[in-house]
Amino acid sequence: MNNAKTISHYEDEEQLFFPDSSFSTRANIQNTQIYDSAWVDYKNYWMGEAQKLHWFKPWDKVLEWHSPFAQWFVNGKLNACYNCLDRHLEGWRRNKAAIIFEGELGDRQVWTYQDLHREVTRFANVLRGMGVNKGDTVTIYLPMIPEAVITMLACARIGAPHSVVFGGFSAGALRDRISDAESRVIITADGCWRRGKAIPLKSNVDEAISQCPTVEKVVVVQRTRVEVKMEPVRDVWYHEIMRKTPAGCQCEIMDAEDVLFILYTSGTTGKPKGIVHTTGGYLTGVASTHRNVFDLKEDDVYWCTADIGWITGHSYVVYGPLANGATILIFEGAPDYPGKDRFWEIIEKYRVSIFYTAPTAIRMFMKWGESWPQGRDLSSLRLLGSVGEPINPEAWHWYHKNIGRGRCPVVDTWWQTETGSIMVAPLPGITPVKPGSCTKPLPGVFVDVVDENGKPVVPGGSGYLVIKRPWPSMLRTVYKDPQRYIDTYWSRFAGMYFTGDGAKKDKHGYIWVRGRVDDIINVSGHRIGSAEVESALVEHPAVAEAAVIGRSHELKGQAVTAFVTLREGVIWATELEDDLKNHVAKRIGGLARPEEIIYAGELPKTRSGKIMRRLLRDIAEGRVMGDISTLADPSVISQLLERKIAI
Ligand code: 6R9
Repeated sequence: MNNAKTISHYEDEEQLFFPDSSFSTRANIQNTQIYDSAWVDYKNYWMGEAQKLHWFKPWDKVLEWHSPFAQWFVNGKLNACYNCLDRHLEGWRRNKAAIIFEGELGDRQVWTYQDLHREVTRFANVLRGMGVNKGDTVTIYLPMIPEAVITMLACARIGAPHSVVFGGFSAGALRDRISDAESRVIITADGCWRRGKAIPLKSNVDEAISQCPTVEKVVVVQRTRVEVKMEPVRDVWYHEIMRKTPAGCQCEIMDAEDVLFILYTSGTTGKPKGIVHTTGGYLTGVASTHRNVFDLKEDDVYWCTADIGWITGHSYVVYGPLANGATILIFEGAPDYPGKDRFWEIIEKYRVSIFYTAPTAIRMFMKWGESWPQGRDLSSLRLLGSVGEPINPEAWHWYHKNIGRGRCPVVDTWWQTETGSIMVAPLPGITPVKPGSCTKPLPGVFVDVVDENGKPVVPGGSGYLVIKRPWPSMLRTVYKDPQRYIDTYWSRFAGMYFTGDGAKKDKHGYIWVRGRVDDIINVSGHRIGSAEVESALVEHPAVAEAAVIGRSHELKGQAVTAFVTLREGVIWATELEDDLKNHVAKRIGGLARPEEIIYAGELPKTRSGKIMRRLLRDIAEGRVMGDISTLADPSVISQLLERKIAI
């Protein structure tokens, strides 16, 4: 089973790449003192960043901190949609392209800021017409099409928090998220295009909401024209209702601390957490970091390949770039359809200048070979970004050489759904980079690496990644569960936010993130909770007990490996393995489908009954095992090893 190679890391702490002078002399940030001044007075730094937004009423106080509960820009009033659209309409930017959309089949749409404003206000009126009020959560389950941005901004306009659910999640995962958010309105599409095929989406909604009594309306965007069942009264076509609704809609005056959105993310228990972000601090964080880390210029064409269903899509496809008046590119399809140079074709065609993607994609491009990008004109590119997981130095070098052609700075950006915006990354005009390290915390951000007792590690030491002071775009709580917010993030180390990541700090203070130290698996840059997959597995009638771990995987970073014990009388067979994999994919989504399922007579447990996941990871990765003296029954291991070899 385990013939995938571990990603090899050769870290070179000495290898520094300095920004090219042709870049640094034109960079938005050229003065290295920004780090020091933000260190001395971080509230003042963030105040300056917030002032670049449009506020209906200024704040009374920058920060109110009752650890771990923060309020930023207290009593300030603003609207995120106004900041992303209306304020760009006054000058020439109104006719600037806000969205360039490239569909899977090669269809293209260009939306100017004015166009976008018109459609967003129209859809805001649709929502109001459905009785959606300020504070009502709307669930959005859409593919990567302009309507995803339009409906998100329409929600923001009327103060209705959105909960965007990734289109790759299954009906079951969608149902859990709709129920938790108690949404009355769902926005979806008939289907989406993937490698030339129409994939149905609306049918997942039908299945999900058969168990969601709160849902009253489903708005359906027509994208593929696959056949859908429309329930009279409840279901309406987007294009039909838009045709009947006028544009122009006053935006709601929002408090800085009013909720902008909820985004569910995997936790260490089976139940996904609704991460809550508010308006003023979040928008300040994403607009500021988008401008500074990507060195945004007025004429850039900016492409972030993340799906709107993840935090990267929220912060760096929608809110950050649009708040800054950028031209964003949105692509619906897959990187290898119709050819393995689809991304490079798009960059060539639209003269993309900033490109932001994930290491898992870069490793895939590496595997396909450099001839694909070589055949395309990538001379428009001037900056590259990476996000989602540690970038291994080989991938960094490949990206730098074959996509950036050695000219473009590469910004490796560390952050999380919870942090809302980038926390650790270079400022490309002034920060020398080391391939594989996300470098230093951004100005105004207090990230550190600490030991077991919360003491900073010495240079060269490894430990836990924490954040020591509040920051504007921090999550405010876990939706409907403040205790979980406290327990998950603020209890491990007194007075510090615990990220769940392990990291090393080198002698220059540079941070090298190692990955999760909790039970979260990072598959292709996406978070899957071990517990979520385990609970899906034990729902299956054949399974008695399950333990799920992430093992190192050459392309995906990590892959899901499940160990199961079976109920009395059930016999292990290949068909059962397939059945279990399908069951997980159906219950959660294709991303969570285990790479392999290993049948165990028994799971290795400590004497206190805890499953030893670390040991299972060692087994799955073919490592010599460490200490098994705490095991209740060491013979379990030899049985498992035999099984693994047999597979
Ligand atoms: C933005 C995003 C967060 C987790 C995070 C960490 C990993 C993200 C990284 C990185 C190393 C980077 N991660 N960026 N690890 N270097 N540049 O991905 O949010 O989906 O919440 O995942 O991803 O483990 O804790 P999210």
